[in-house]
Amino acid sequence: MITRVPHCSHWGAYTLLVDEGRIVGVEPFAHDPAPSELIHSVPAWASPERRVMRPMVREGWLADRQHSDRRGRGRERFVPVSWDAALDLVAGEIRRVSADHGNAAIFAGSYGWTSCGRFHHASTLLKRTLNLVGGFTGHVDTYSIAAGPVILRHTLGDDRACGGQANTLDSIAEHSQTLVVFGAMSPRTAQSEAGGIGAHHLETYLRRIVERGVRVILVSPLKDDLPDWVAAEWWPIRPNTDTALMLGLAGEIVRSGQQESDFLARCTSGSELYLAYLRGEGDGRPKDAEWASTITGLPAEAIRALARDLPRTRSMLTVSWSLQRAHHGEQPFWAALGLAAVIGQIGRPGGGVGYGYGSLGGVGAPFAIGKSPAMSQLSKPINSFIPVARISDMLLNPGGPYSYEGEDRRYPDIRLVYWAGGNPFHHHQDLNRLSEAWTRPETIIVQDPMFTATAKRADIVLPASTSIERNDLAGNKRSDFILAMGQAIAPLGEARSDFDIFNALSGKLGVAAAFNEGRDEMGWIRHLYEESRNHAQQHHHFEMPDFETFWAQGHAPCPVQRDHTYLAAFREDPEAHPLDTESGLIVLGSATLARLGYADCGPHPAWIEPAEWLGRAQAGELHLISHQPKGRLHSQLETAEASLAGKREGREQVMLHPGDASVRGIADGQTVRLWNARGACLATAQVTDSVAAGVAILPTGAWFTPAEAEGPELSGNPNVLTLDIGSSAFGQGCSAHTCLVRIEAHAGDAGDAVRIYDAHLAAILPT
Ligand SMILES: Nc1nc2c(c(=O)[nH]1)N[C@H]1C(S)=C(S)[C@@H](COP(=O)(O)OP(=O)(O)OC[C@H]3O[C@@H](n4cnc5c(=O)[nH]c(N)nc54)[C@H](O)[C@@H]3O)O[C@H]1N2
Ligand SMILES: Nc1nc2c(c(=O)[nH]1)N[C@H]1C(S)=C(S)[C@@H](COP(=O)(O)OP(=O)(O)OC[C@H]3O[C@@H](n4cnc5c(=O)[nH]c(N)nc54)[C@H](O)[C@@H]3O)O[C@H]1N2
Ligand SMILES: [Mo]
Repeated sequence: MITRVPHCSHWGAYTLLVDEGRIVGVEPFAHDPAPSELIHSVPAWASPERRVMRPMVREGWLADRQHSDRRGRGRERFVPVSWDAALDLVAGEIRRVSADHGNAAIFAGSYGWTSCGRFHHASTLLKRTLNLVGGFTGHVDTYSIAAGPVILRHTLGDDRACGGQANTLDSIAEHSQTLVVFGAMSPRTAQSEAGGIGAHHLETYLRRIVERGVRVILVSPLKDDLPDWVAAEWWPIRPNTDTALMLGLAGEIVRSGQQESDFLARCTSGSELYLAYLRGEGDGRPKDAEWASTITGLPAEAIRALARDLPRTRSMLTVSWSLQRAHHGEQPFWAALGLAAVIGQIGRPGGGVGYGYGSLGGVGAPFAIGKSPAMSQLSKPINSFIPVARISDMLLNPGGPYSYEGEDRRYPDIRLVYWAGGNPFHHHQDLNRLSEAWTRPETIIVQDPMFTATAKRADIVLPASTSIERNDLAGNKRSDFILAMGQAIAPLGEARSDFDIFNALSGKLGVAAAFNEGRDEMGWIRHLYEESRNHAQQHHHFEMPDFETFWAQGHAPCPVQRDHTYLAAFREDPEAHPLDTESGLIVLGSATLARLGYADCGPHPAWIEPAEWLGRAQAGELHLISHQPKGRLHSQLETAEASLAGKREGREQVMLHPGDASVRGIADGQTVRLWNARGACLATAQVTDSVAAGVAILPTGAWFTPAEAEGPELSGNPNVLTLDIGSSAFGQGCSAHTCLVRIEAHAGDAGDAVRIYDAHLAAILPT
């Protein structure tokens, strides 16, 4: 007898068909017009390969505890221990470090996407546990967006414009006449949404945009960043130079007197500073089409023509999150705001600027206005944090100075790291540097269902179950639905749910009652759902089904806002609707940043050369973009079908322009070596004219597989090559997309990287 179990992941909702404890099929969610193919990867979780099957401890750590040789991480064998023994060790370390060094010495930033379940949310439960025993050092911002929201909080008063509350796409599809897409608007990334998604809407809106004959310009090094049926004009820009294009466009508009002076006067502050820079006062270089052309590699005539059209048509600028994952990543977000202000259509339907459309499935879709289900981290006894991507800096420089959002700060001295639901050996830049930093803490605990590269490098590994082995619910601040996540199969091996693990740990730390508040799994799921349901009823007169109905049918619609025009009220009357900025207005010239005097984030949007880019490349260097993988979410389900479909020889494919391939003697399908001063990796060449000349694109997410002896990383993990510096002294975001590399054909048989990873894993598992 087949049972049907509603479930959900970050890439969408689906029904699992289960027969005698085995998943025999996956059906897409009936209300989803464009389901993701990734739903068919989910049954791979039920396979024991690469799963952590029981708690275990690294041999050297078990013998010598905090005095162990930390270079044994990832090399020494693990020893199996009972759950009780493992949790005693974990509780003992928390107590020891707290007593000897203070709770700020415990790093539990634990960044990562974990499962989309809001109840068993691993990093939230970790923080909840630690907040009950004195706190921890956490993180602010995300790898996705950091430089962007930091500059927008300062210039727009909050970061809603990059969190899905700029103009919604339904309204853009009806009103815009010119749409300039900086980066992407792609189903590849819109498949995913943090916390799950019911209906994928991006394609629906793009089809409407095509139907209305909107002029679409794609500014990107990759032609595939919009579906080909959109028939956009492709502007193959040099990576990391969009700021110059935006400034050049604004400069041309101002030079021809087409700027909306009334909007600039009423709704912005500091525009004199910005306009003077556009005119070239100070540096003697007017920001015009010729200037922008030299930097971006785009034709000046096209830039000039677009500058003429933007103020004449209803024009919308969209900027992907990717643009700010770069050195000086604050600037393209701020320069786009400056350009939109000069055009003067902010606050009009289909006009202005917005960030992150299609970066996640919910951005640009009608957005939730209710309360999304979430476990509380409880209140923080200490406020110790780092900007999320400064992890290696922190571990390598305890006590070292840095700045963030205008504040001078110091790194804490970390002794204990606890990671639950994230994979830093996937997500962080310059993994060879992280490997060194990883030898600094006395103890590292990793809680994950999978034996990731991070789990391999732990002292204590705790096996969490995957979402299909427990009950949960999905939903987030952008969701159109709250979705049930029913348990489909029994936990594998000795795996336990994240809640059970932290509940047991709280017991050992003497705080279980405050941790669980007397509720069990289903008690919590019901409670979280009811909180959202009551909120919808009381604040929006919106009736969601009762819990039983929700759980049986698997979904409940949430109240949403459609046809949204960002800053419409502010535009009407800025004094009555002030922004939370230094002036109450949109900041184009900043007194605060002028006072701070940072060289890498000045008082107005500006072109500042990144540390690495094609304008300063040596002969033979290419700009590496490491974008999101089509066939998986980050490093998750890396060996499932959709992910393997993107690999050749068990390794990731790097896209190369035919001209760049041929001068290097590289043929499609050939194994290549990518390298720079930070590291080297192998990949399989994919030769295509969809990528701009001078640019190489290697997706993220291959499981870090360093060669045994000296040699390149084998799986095609771009983060052995990427640059680990903050976006600026202000934002401190990650700079993943600022990276030059060299590429050559690789001679010899490199083996299948997936098998090599697994062989290494087998070598460190208990005998
Ligand atoms: N070069 C480069 N690097 C990048 C980026 C880039 O563009 N370029 N993008 C960055 C971005 S935007 C992001 S968001 C990060 C993503 O980085 P991460 O979020 O760290 O990546 P994931 O692979 O999603 O890691 C999630 C981990 O949670 C585990 N997990 C899944 N379900 C559960 C569960 O139920 N319980 C527990 N305990 N664990 C679970 C998975 O097995 C996996 O190990 O990567 C960043 N890194
Ligand atoms: N399938 C799948 N979907 C995902 C994810 C995943 O892992 N898999 N990850 C999710 C997460 S956590 C996030 S944060 C989002 C990220 O969403 P995005 O940041 O929007 O996605 P990316 O794929 O990193 O980049 C999109 C495109 O930006 C272009 N680009 C890069 N640098 C530049 C530049 O300097 N200028 C211009 N004009 N274009 C540039 C590249 O061509 C790239 O293909 O994706 C989410 N969606
Ligand atoms: Mo992200």
